[in-house]
Amino acid sequence: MGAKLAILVAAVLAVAVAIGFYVGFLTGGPTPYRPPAGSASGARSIDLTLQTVAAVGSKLSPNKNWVSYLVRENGVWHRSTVWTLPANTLVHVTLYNFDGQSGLRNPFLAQARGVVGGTFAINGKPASTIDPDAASHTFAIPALGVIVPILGVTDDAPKQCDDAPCPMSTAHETITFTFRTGKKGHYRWQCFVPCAAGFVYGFGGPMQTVGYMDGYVNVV
Ligand SMILES: [Cu+2]
Repeated sequence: MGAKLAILVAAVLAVAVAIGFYVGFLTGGPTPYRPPAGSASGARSIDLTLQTVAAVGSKLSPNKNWVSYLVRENGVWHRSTVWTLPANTLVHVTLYNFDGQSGLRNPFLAQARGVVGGTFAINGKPASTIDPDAASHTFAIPALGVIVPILGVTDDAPKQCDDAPCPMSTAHETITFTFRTGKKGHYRWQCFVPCAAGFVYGFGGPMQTVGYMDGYVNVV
């Protein structure tokens, strides 16, 4: 009886440890990113600089072929998708997209929402929507009503990026927009384009693992 109980306890502990490792795997990744404050005048705004790449590369992840967001911190690109942002602040986002066009299944998501002024810019030109088939990714914080479609690089563009972080000399689209953080909270953000090449319906792997195509915004 004592031996059976010991085996049962050992089995329960083994399962608990396995679950712990699995949760660690799902939520793991680099330390949260805290963007630098914006102007020194005290204006409540900050800059958040991102890039999206077709394959993150072995320098940044063991899953080198996974599609990913990267964030720039002190001039260095990191793979981190958990960001700490101040409350009630305008966040000026610059996103350099080096990835191709995957296409949105739901064209509704090709319309920008929740951004200041109702528009974003593609290479400096104002826009409010894109061709859903030309979407590479989206940047969305559903709880804040924010969504911006990210235009993909065309297949025939010269100088495609082949190693992340991608240098600015390689083909990219520059997407800029501003959103307001609002009150304190813990919000999920994610991409809605089925961009995970090689996974069922494009929604596995990097689309459901924090640290690639989704993460969290801690508004403090
Ligand atoms: Cu994506």
